[in-house]
Amino acid sequence: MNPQDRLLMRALRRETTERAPVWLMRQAGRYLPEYRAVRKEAGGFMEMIREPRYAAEVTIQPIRRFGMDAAILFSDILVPLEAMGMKLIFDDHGPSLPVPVRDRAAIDALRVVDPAATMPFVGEALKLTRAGLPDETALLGFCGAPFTLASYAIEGGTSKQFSYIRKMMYLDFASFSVLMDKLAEEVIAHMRYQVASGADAVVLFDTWAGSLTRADYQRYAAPWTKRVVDGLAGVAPRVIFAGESGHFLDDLLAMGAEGVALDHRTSLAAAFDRAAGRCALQGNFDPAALFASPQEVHRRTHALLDEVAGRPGHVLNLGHGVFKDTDPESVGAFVRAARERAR
Ligand code: 1CP
Repeated sequence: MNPQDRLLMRALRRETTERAPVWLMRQAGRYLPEYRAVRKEAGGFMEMIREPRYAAEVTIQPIRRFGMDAAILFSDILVPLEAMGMKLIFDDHGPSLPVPVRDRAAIDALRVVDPAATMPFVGEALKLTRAGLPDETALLGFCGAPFTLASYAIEGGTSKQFSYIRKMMYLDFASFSVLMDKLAEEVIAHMRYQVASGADAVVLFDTWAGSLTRADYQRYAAPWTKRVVDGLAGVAPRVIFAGESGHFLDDLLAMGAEGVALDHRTSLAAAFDRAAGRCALQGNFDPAALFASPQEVHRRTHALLDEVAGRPGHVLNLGHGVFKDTDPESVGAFVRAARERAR
């Protein structure tokens, strides 16, 4: 099949398709017993990412079980930070970067690197994944957006308050800009490498951008997201996600990306009206609603599709990632409900 004819690609061009393509953020992961088995065999999370055979296997697992229309490479947004020179640890408490960058010297020490030379396992995993996927399934690459990557680099891990990044933004904007410039450059190189290795489209995750006011988003995050989006123009379709971002949805819609991902707090129908044909929209089933019974998940999925009412350019997905204690049956009910539903 011509990759451009895959259902997801047609939806990202806002063509009228027979049904909405469906995939789930974090569709590979601990809620699947077969993922836990591979993780055990590999001995750890980074071990899975660095070994293309493992990464490809867990990328394909949800497709094999549920038949989503797209697979997203198993990796993590923090992998490029390690390649740039930061120490990165994943344990049961999640990711941490024990030596955060909090001054100009640390920022200057970060290297913008060639992904093919420093992260060859990413390209190899994409190639192996492509070879193992059904022809009609699209393959997605991804990166963290500069602001979200900066929050991890500066805070040293997950944060609730983001105190250190705020201090740098407000008190030392010059250093903050140098860091954001470097991250944007690395993200563009990384996504180009992913596309060259077989990714059909790319997703840019700005998980923590929603912690900013709209004015701060426009000043401290959007210019670099825009730079990444522009840097990938003509390379592959770009989908941008920002967590809890309803208050700056108009800025996301105006970014120039082919797709904008919405969380479940925003009305999809209202967002389609505001998008006015500028881009496709992805979302936005509440991931916590997957804790309902499979029958209820099925009903709510159809209710969401009813709300969209067959508008072209809808990519059905969750509003955020699958929780790790989700019953696989509910994910199955979600995908089946999407697949049986013609426009
Ligand atoms: O086995 C484990 O410990 C698994 C947990 C896990 C998984 C499955 C982490 C740790 N990362 C991943 C893979 C991953 N991460 C993928 C590919 C798999 C897929 O989606 O099917 C992707 C696209 C990501 C992206 C990612 N990592 C984001 C952006 C998307 C989002 O969810 O907002 C973020 C913020 C991360 C950081 C990260 N990595 C892992 C965790 C638990 C976190 C979030 C922790 C935090 O709250 O800071």
